[in-house]
Amino acid sequence: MGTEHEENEPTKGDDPSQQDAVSIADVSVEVATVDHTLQKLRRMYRKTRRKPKGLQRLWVRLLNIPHLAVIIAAVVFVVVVIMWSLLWVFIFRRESNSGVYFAGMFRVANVEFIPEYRQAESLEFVSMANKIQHVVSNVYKMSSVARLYKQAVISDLSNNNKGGVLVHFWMVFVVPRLKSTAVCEECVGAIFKDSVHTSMKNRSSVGYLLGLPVDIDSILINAVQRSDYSSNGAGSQCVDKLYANLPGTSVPLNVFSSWGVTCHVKLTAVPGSLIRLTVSSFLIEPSDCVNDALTVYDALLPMRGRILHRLCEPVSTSFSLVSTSNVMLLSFRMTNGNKVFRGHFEAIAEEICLSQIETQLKPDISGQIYSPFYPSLSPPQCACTWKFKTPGRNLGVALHFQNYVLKPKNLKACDQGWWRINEIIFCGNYVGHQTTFRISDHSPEVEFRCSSRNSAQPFQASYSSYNISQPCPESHFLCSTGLCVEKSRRCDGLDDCQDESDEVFCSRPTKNCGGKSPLHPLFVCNGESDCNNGRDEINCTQETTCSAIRYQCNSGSCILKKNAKCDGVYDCRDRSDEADCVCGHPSVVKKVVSPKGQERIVGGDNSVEGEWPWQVSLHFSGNLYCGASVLSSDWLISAAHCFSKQRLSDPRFWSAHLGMLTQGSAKHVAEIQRIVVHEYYNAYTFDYDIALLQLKKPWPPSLNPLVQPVCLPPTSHTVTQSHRCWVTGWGYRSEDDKVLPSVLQKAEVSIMSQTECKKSYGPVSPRMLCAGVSSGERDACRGDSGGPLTCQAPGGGRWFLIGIVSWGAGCGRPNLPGVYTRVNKFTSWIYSHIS
Ligand code: 4AZ
Repeated sequence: MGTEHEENEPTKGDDPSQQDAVSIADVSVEVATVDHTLQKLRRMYRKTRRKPKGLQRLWVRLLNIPHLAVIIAAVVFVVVVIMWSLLWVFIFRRESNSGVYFAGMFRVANVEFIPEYRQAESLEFVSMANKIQHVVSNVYKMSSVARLYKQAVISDLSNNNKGGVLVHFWMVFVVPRLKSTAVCEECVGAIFKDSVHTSMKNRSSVGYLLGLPVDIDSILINAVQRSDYSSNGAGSQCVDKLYANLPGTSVPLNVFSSWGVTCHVKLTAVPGSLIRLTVSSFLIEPSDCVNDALTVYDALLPMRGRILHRLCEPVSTSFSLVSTSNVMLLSFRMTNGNKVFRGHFEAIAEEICLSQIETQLKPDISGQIYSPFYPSLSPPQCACTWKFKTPGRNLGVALHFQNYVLKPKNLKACDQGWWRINEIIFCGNYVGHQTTFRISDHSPEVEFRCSSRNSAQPFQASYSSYNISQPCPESHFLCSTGLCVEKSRRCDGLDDCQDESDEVFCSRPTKNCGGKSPLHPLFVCNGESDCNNGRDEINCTQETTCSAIRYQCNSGSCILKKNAKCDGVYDCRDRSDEADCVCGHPSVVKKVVSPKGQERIVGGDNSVEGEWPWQVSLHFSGNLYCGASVLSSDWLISAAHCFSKQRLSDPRFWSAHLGMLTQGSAKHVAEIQRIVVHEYYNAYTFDYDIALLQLKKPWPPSLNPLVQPVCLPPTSHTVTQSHRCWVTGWGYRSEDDKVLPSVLQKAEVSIMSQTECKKSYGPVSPRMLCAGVSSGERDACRGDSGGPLTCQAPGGGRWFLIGIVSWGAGCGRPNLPGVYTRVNKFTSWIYSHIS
């Protein structure tokens, strides 16, 4: 660590007899009965020595052979019994007790903070800490867990924005393993709160414990690991304390480490202020929090309920976050190698976020509103109120968000922002697209409150007036996302509204090849001759305005041709459409025709070697769990739901089998360095079901062509009737199959329209696509998840990753197709991570 070191020595236990003998870190050692056993042995020995007379005679008799055998057997027996007893005493009894550790905090009201409390060695600190320890011990020694309670240690006394002194403390219980639930986190917290509660007077939140005024609302007790205590508590070599004593002045905070350490930096700011921590850079190895991590706490001890932010990836662009009070703890875990943290912190004033806003008459953007402390991440608690006024009673207020949506609150709690707009409650949610929220009132009051458990992404919204009776201009259509899109964009096969509300109730587009009116955009430059006169495929490479339907060259200019990427023709002036095209081109493979009756899963067939060189078998703890596809020499792509639970998100349990046809015969097995799950993945709806996996080491180029990346479709990519699409994987061959196939299976499926997909499943998000056959006989199944749905352009072009196996109702059921993640919705998200 490169920060200044100032050791923080907590006070010893409150029981004087224990003060020197027991440190919390040692309590799981149980030695009580060893002396007892030895005394017994000594007594036995003395008894045998008290019979000297018959001893010689006895000795002679013993030398008699049959007796000797009996005696030897008896001695062996006794030795075994003694050994067993000792084993029991030293190992089993010792193991059956363990220390259960807690970190806690509460506010002592009506006590004045004095600067000496910052020094754990000062008489003032020791005296106050002893008093508080005594109170805490008294609470637990009078409780149902008195026999298990061991000790409390006061670690910090700090000044507090609400007045009084904020106390942070450790607590330990020694619990027989079988009874470990007796000191659950809730129970330990409830015991303390109950004691305060029973001593509360009037309607205040302060109760008196042996005369100590404790604020019940400030009590928080969290279970912690023994290692948290040993690295942060008594005797730790790596705890620093830094102070921001003046508001606004920035205190540098730089940490360097070249060997594995766990270090803690405690930040305290002047009372009445908050702390803003700025992370300028953090150079660590990305490992999904397994090796290197920085955890920022909204407290001075590592309390789970007070995590503000976790950083497990290297940071090169600066960002900041804000605490909810004047303390903060930075916990660094850094493995061997040069690790560097650069940043600073400062004391900032609590934001009074209340403003009156007058919008303009014109429907143009009038201004912006921001989340509190923007552009810093929002703290878990904050509030803002905006009082709008428009120039006329017929004008409402429109809020335009970049990546945030407001929805009426349902039974679930809001965890990404709580909003009250004219007394109606809404929940905010981060999404991957723009939305507009309209308030049909000329003077609405909009209240926002932070409601996430940890620091949350900031938001920004622009506001404008709008005509309540006609929200969109005449030539525009109102989407359910609140956006206004040109009427000509309705039913153009493109999700302009971001929720496809412009693409419902659409009749099949007519080709209109002969007429003068413009062709339906679906047919324009899609690479297929839809009109005999060729009208749909002319001037496709001329530069035009950009939209999601048009291919964008690296220069930024756009062309009409939708599938320009890697089609073997230079379409962009800068030729960028044919750059990075070592993908989606399997080596020539022998065509193997399956004998009749040998068709595999859900209409699948055995693949042949090298047919799907991007196919990956992902193994969790050694067993096939999901599929994936190769994107580059060190990145794979898969489904988020494969990694959504605790252990599944740990890259150490995963391995990627590349260049494999038959299970067990991979050309290369790669370890995973980190897993990036899409930040908007929703485990209930499977929306944004996409994840990226970075390999520890790139696969060797010599594996090409048996291992090869698949091509990533540009956003404009369209799949037409003449594309051929296949789903591949080692998943089950039918819904109730018990055995997985060993040979990679493939099944040809058709991409269905979103309208057809919704007929089967009701609402499906624009980030999903359905594929299958109406009979259901060809489909993906369990075990195929995360694997590829690839399509090849007509004429033997390259293969593009169009979908990722995501979900479906059963497998192979009629009219219930497989649902896939629509990959071209994520092209820029993917590039933002892998390039
Ligand atoms: C699954 O559980 C799964 N028939 C994958 C695909 C489908 C159904 C289930 C589609 O991984």
